Amino acid sequence: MKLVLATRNKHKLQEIREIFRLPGLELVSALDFPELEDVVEDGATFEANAVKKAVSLTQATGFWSLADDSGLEVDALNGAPGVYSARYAGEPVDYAANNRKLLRELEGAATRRARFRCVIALADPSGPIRTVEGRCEGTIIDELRGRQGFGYDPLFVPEGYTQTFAEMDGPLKNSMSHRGRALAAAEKTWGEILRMGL
Ligand code: ITT
Repeated sequence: MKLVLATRNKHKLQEIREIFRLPGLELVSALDFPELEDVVEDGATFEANAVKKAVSLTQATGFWSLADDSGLEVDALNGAPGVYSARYAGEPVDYAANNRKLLRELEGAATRRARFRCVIALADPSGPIRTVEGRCEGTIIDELRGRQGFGYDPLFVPEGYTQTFAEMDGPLKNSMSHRGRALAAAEKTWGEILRMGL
């Protein structure tokens, strides 16, 4: 049974493949359909963007599709970068520039509290769309630490830990991350459908 992951982000794909292992489910991705155009992510919420990406890929391929829309919300910045996390410092996507901008914006901030959010949408070629969400609370530190992961990982220390996500190995990050939690909810909520119904 084939499920198309509606992302071209190789880091996300790696994490999703590590976390989401259901017997009998063959995971392919948007990278396997190079002829398809990128979806314009113009939704105001993670949910709207996740649904748009999943529906668009299902309509184009005829397969069930699973999309991840995610990002970082920083309290002192009123929730920014939020849905603009990937392109916070402009186009093209540049993680190092995003991290530099975040550190600049947070100079002198009274709180460095933040959270990662991940909305997963599952689209069914016959119509219904479902979504689940995972969150991970934490703090933005004031220097980059660690080389693993991607995006804002070198600046994010999850609650209850002293290491950044970029200092953790994949299984440890996945055990508490927004993506790990969203995919655990996806498996709990849709496992039966995905095992039986595709
Ligand atoms: P797709 O739309 O193709 O899935 P994308 O990278 O554009 O890829 P998003 O629009 O969901 O995906 O943006 C996600 C951004 O949020 C990502 O580029 C990072 O900057 C940040 N982000 C999300 N999850 C993260 C994680 O686990 N660690 C660090 N940064 C993360």
